[in-house]
Amino acid sequence: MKNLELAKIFNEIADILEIQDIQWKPQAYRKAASSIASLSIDIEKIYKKSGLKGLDSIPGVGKHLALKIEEYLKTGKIKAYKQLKKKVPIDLAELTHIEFLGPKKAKRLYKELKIKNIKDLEKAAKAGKIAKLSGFGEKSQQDILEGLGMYKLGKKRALLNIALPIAKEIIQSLNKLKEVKSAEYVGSLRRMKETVRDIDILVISNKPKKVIQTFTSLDNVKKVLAKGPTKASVVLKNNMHSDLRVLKPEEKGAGLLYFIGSKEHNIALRKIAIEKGYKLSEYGLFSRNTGKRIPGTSEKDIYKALSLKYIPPELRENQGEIEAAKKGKIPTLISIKDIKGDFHVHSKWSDGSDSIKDLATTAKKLGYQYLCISDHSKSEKIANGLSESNLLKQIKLIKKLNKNFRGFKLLAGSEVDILADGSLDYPEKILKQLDIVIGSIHSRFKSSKQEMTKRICTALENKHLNILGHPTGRLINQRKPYNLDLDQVFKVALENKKHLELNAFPNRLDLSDTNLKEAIELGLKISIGTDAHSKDQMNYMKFGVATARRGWCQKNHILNTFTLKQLPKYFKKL
Ligand code: DGT
Ligand code: CA
Ligand code: ZN
Repeated sequence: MKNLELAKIFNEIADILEIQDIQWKPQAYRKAASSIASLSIDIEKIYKKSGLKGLDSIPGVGKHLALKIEEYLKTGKIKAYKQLKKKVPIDLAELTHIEFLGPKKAKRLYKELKIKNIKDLEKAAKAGKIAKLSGFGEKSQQDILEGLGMYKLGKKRALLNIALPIAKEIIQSLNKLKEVKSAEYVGSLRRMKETVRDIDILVISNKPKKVIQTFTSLDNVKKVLAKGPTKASVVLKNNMHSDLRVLKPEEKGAGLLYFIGSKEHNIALRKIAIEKGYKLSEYGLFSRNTGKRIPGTSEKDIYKALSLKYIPPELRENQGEIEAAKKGKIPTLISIKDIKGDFHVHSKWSDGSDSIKDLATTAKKLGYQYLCISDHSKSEKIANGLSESNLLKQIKLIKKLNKNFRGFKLLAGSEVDILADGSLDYPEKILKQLDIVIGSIHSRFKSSKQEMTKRICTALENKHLNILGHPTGRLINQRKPYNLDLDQVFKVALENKKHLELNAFPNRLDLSDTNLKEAIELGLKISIGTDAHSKDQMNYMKFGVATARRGWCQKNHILNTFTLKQLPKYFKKL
């Protein structure tokens, strides 16, 4: 489907036209882009069926733009776009990845300092040129330098939702080979760390040559970096690296342990092995006296031989899991099967793309008992936050839809802005009518620690708030957490019987694994919310669950594992 590609190109054309101070045309391109992006049918199909006329009938697309679409569908190119890019060679998409740098600012930097890309930007910022521009100043320059640092990190480490589907595709291709006994992704991805440097794959096979050959010639491989008898390393089309290792069947358990890592966990295991008179390597567990392999080839067997309880990959960070395993005290971690609902989704009413009905259908398909609709509140103008009267209408609709469900309930919620003074973005008479109120910070991220802590704690003391949304506000690889006394926030949340969100959106994962561990140790309860803006994104739940597992969470720590009947204990208005 070429819809999104086309929308992207039209938006870029609009950007370039704007830089040239051309009037009206940019808006036309943007309007067309947004309507093409929201089409539910393939634009190619429209064209095949009804030609230019069909394209013309798409809202916002006139004759002129229909011709451009036709050109793209026929040739894969748009000449006018190419010419524009040549004339104004700014990489706006790349530049606006930098936090604090919107398209407007990027365009001014191009006009006044000829900044075309990240490299130019860094040079100018380091030379102090940005600070001197009117409307920028020392602070903006500092923000840009900070954003550049985060951006570089992101180039090195990919988010889970990018890496995981690629890894699954690779192992699927390898598992098809008859020579392969098993293919699994290992490394930080298997531990479901929030970001991963590369995709590590371990294959068990007696015919490594064939496996290496297949791996290095996969469709997704852009470049082969190394190719040996049992190892290979490649660059994938999205520039991520992937390493493959092939081991023999009897080496499987030790191989998995070694390559799943973490390195720190492995080092600790090897120490225990030595104390017990063994030697542990990626090839197996051996007696140091005789050099003989200790029987048993699974990971469980090896943990058992070391007198440890089995440790799930998500805990293998040498953060207390080995001590716990020695005492037989590895918790039974929450699993995706335990999840009975989602507390945070956006519908078409604010900035989501699906109707409440469609979201409910998806929730039921996922086997959920409840789904909390939590659109943005009125001050969130850019996210199309709901006015008071619209929210009341939405609550009415939810009540009506609920009449038709059996064993499933929509909860009327809202992701309400926590305003600068800590108050909530709707008056009491509105808040009272909601089943669940999530309070979130969406403005003034750069306040002092004291101010931000006070603002959040004030909100936690508000009797209408139930859940603190994305509590630290970090965006992975993009924005640091707010300046915040998290211990104080946890304390006030506990005193006021409030819950904390684990936002499962893959660039948030907020609270983080380590924050979660602290929170549950204090006795706080966690609500996992996908923050989905479309029904597909409701599948981000798996990243939330993985992060909860990394935070040592059990079923009883997570509110979404409770049945609809059990929820009123934690949400008084239900
Ligand atoms: P990453 O790639 O930075 O996201 O993190 P990992 O954990 O995937 O690290 P990576 O790719 O360097 O190595 C994959 C696994 O291989 C790692 O988790 C443990 C194992 N490993 C790699 N190097 C060493 C090492 O020097 N010693 C030990 N014991 N294990 C290692
Ligand atoms: Ca890795
Ligand atoms: Zn939010």
